[in-house]
Amino acid sequence: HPQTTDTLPGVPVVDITSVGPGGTPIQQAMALMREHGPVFVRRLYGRDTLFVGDLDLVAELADEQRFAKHVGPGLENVREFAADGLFTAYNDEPNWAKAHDILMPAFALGSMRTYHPVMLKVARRLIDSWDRDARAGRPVNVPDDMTRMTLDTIGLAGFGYDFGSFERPEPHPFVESMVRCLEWSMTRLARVPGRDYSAADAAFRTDSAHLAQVVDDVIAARTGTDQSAADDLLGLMLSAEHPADGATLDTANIRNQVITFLIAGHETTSGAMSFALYHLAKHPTALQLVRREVDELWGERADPEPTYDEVGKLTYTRQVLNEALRLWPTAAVFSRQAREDTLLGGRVPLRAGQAALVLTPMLHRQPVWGDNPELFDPSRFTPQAEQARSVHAFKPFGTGERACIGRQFALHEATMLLAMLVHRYRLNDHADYRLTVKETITLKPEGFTLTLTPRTTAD
Ligand code: MNH
Repeated sequence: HPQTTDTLPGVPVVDITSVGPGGTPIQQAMALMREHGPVFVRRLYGRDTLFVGDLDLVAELADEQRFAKHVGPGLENVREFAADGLFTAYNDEPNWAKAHDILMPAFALGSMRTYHPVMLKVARRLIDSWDRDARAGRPVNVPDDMTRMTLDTIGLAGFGYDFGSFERPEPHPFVESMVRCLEWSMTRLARVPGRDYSAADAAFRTDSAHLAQVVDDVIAARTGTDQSAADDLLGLMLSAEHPADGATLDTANIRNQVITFLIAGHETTSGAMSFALYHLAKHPTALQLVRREVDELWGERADPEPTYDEVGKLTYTRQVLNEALRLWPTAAVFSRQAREDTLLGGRVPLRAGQAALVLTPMLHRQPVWGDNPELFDPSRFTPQAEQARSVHAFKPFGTGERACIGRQFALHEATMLLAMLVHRYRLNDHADYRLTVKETITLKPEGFTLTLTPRTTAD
């Protein structure tokens, strides 16, 4: 299925066949874009991919009249285990609009009030775990614990299902299978023609069967109980009727949605939280400003009970998250396809259906971000600064009607937890951590650990 485009006039073609994409294709594409400019074609075994980071071109790609989401080779691979779930559905697949319309109310800003108590409960699990580590002087593995937190949150808030991740020394088996499925989707893009991949494919089928098994447990735990009409995601999927025609989702599609939400609903948020903590550990002034904000709200209370409305007041903490998502948007590419034959930027000819991949980390380093885009600086996200900037300069959640449905969910969960952690602990960069970004389709700071000390007042 990978498509070959005619070489585009005026666009550099970089053939990476001799080296391959390696284990970090996003960072390789970033390096290529630094070298060859913000639009280039990457060629691998004769398969071409057009990468775009330029702000004006991305603004065009965001025009829903001319372009739409493209389910490209990467998402086709994810479709092997998420099928017609929201994230991987084709634009014209009827189940996309149906599920989107049924599930939208569950993601409106007001719905976050419903999830708030569950998010707080899981935040406390993380804090209990970190308290134990702090007392023992044990370093915490930040991305692992953030993944425990976000998986338990989407499980409980979305489906009333408890993964109990903090009671496990190792990640929940669902996570391990999911990570391998994502890795399979990514490395399948780099296959050498003619080589035998049947062992990798067999292992993938075992893992995807395991995901389906967990999902069946999640659904079985609910169906037939008096909770089946609860107003969480699963309740809506099982009982809500489409506003227009009264149709409900079919069983196969519900399965695909549950897999989709369990994956999309935790992996990226976990990475975003981990990068935010990484930056705070490295930037004392930003950390100080978060402390000032949380101390203003919660003062010396040892165990604050953050309310829904207080999370809305954590504006600087939110800026820190945005800035972390600017430098390392954890879902780092999204693909667009031309609706009709068109000229991108008035010069790059694209045929109907032809695709362009937005390389978000490079969009987020374009000149619109000033002359030091690598610098972590949350003041880039004050309301004034945001107002002065094109809305297309920042796209960590994608664009248009296929943009992230869970954005408010992720931001509420992450802002609250980040604030609680900064309020409670000093974050010690005990290992003088040097950032290495691991790619499993999503991005995470690999091997990032901290030691923690309870804060005493005034530090
Ligand atoms: Mn999320 C789509 C990034 C958190 C559920 N998400 C997208 C897209 C990006 C994205 C980018 C668009 C992909 C594309 O155009 O192909 N998502 C994120 C990031 C975070 C995130 C960076 C956290 C930070 N996402 C979440 C959470 C949930 C979620 C939390 C669920 C609770 N995301 C989705 C779903 C879609 C999506 C579902 C597909 C929406 C659609 O196409 O209708």
